[in-house]
Amino acid sequence: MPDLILHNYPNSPFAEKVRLILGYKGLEWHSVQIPRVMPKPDLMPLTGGYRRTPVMQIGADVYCDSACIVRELERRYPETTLFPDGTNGVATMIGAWSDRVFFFDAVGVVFGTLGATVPNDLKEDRYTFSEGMIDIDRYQRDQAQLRSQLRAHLFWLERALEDGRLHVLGDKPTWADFCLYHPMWMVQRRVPELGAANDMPRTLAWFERMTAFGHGRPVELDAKEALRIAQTATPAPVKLGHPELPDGIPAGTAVTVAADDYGKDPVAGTLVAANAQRIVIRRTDPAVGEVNVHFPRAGFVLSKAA
Ligand SMILES: N[C@@H](CCC(=O)N[C@@H](CS)C(=O)NCC(=O)O)C(=O)O
Repeated sequence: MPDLILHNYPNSPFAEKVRLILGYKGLEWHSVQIPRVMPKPDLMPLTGGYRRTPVMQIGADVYCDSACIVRELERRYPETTLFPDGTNGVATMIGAWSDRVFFFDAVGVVFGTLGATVPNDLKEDRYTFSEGMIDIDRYQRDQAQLRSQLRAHLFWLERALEDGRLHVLGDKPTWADFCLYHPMWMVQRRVPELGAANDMPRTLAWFERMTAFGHGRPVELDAKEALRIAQTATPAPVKLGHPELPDGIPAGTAVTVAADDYGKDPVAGTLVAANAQRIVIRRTDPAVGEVNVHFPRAGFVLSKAA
């Protein structure tokens, strides 16, 4: 029985990034279906308030954000690496650009094109969740400009592949490819009629190569069973390299952790460890007992609890 549990839903691009990485690494995993809008009653006991998708669970350890998830997958399953040939730093930088810029090109084009057909619950949830940034009415008004931006950025991808390499940083895929894949997947899947990359043959061929990695071997798991698994497990010992506590907050302090861009719901707990790349807090919930919740350091705010 696989011990990797991914809390996700089919249309989530960030979840698709992780599903494709699970495929690339050839892993067996459990898939728990979560709602795409709040409330998420079976996810909150695990995360303590973090609501974004996806979340990975391994026993009583909960990993928030695809950047943290992938670092943990890479640590546990390094064989088919996402960082071959010294690409770690550059792949991570491209990934960060793609997740925050290229992804929102895709969001604007997809939601603006779907416009009135977007269900009201989703429209309202995303508006609140993003503090007004994901605004479908604005996306409709600005659609021409948003499509131009998407095309400008897609051409960068076409250009990156122009010497005939199979992937963005060489012939092997890296983390960068997976981060570039999911926004394009969103566009191709939700608004295929746009043909957004139809005149970019290298990009289309790369997209097909990436798609072919598939999703590995997912096995559906009931959300309540995932809670029970956490309840019967104990958090794994934490050993961070370079435990420099960059915020100067000692382990054992009551803290909150929140995303710094959108979906900023704070998660409260006790600091277990932090370094320049990761924050780990311990929290307790009647439904799951004690869990360690892991966040990436970049893109998150760590504060002493008020
Ligand atoms: N930086 C986060 C971004 C995750 C994200 O924006 N996920 C979207 C779905 S693809 C989301 O959370 N939407 C609201 C929700 O699912 O509740 C990550 O890398 O995981």
